Amino acid sequence: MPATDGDLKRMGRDIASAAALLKGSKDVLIVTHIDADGISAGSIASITADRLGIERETVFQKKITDETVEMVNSSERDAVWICDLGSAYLSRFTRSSVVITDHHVPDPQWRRKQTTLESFSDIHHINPHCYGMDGSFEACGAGMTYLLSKEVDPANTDLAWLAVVGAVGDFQDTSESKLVGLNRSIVKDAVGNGDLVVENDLRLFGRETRPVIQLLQYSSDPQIPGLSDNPGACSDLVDRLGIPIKRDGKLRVWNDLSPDEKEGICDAVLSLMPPGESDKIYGEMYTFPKQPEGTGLRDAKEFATILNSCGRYDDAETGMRICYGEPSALADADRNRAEHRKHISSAMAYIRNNHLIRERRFIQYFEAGTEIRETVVGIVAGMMLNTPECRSDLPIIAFAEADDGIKVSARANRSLVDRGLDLSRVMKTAAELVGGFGGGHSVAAGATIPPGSTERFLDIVEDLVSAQVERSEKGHDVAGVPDHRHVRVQLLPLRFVPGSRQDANEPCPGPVGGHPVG
Ligand SMILES: [Mn+2]
Repeated sequence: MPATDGDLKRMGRDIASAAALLKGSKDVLIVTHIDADGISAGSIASITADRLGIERETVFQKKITDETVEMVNSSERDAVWICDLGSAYLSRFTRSSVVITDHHVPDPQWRRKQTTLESFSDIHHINPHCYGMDGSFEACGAGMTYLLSKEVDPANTDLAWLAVVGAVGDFQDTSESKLVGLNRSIVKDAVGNGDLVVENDLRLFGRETRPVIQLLQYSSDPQIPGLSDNPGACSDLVDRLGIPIKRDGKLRVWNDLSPDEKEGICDAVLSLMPPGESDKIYGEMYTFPKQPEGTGLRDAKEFATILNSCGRYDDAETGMRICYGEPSALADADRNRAEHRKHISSAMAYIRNNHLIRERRFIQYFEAGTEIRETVVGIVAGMMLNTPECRSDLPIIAFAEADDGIKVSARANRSLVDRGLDLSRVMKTAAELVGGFGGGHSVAAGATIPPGSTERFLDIVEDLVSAQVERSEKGHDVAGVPDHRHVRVQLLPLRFVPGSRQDANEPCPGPVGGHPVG
């Protein structure tokens, strides 16, 4: 259902009343998500508050927990501004003067609860879903935060480019190979003040920082037939076109190439794409011309990946310092990333040296306990899948201990998904059956389950996986709705933990840098 003029007017009114609340506050608590969209959103909100001259405190959250709800409800600040989070929890915020700028699917309980006057809470809820728009691609958390910021002060259009980082970070540009909907108006603001250049180009990761051969070789979404994972073929192509890969002894990155050189490679790549796939690999790309050349800050995809890696490594603050334009912040983020990589390679060595991979008929798994950080266990699982220690034809399930239970990450190769596997459904169903919650994507999903439920969870996962793959092989229901007769574990309707609504925030991941969360 597309937005009507009426919807846009209502959105304008809601934004205006939220702006009035912020301008009338002497201090504000800002709560935001740790991914690229959340960090961009939190930075826009924080800069907005700073410019208003009101005191602010910015808190990053991986997801909304009971503690988050308590922190919001008991905050003594005049206002609380929640960005890129919160919509799924509307009915739990009981204090007044809460502003939410989010794009996740809203809490269905909320409106119903609002019918009784005593439970009426004063929430300024600004979310594209409320105005006939689709929050999965028409506007992101940073975008909604930006629209409010611009209402607070029209001079804040100089923050529009940060909302573009958020949208690209949440893959809102993938379905049409460009930003659409409300995002379009934000793009226009950013272009208007010279902070953004929009151009049609190959939609590959690393235009500013990856040498040309690597840029082509590592293209994975979508794959370029004959070039992806084939450095020899990539360098042959570049050779054949007479494009020097070095200049002054330095490897040239994509954006070092001349327009003619780029065009030659584009034509070659497009000629290799299967019918219907060219639109995915060629489309709008977003460049920030005021950012330093040769750094990942100049390209929106790379910028978003830097923020995501800050968040994933418990260092969203550094990401925010980057958004604020602090010169030393990027080097700090690089150092974090190096540590991150070190942690991942030592985690893989730990699994290998201790022979932790266990194999069952339909799945393989490992339990990392507290040895591997729960924030990276999914990445480690994905990387293990393609090593000799693992079978590439089975999904891998990884367990790590987290504060709120056991964090589960599941990964599988694309070929299994083509055979009917959907890890998102598997994680969601199996987790709910043991009293946890889960979700994600078909190739990469995650869950949180109660301590002590690992064995039962594995039994259920194995049954669900075998049912999905077998069934599609027999040519039946490929969607993989779990057939309960097939599941040998007795299915009891267990209590659904309160955190389960966080599913709404689960799937903002994906392979920008190549690492889905979960
Ligand atoms: Mn988001």
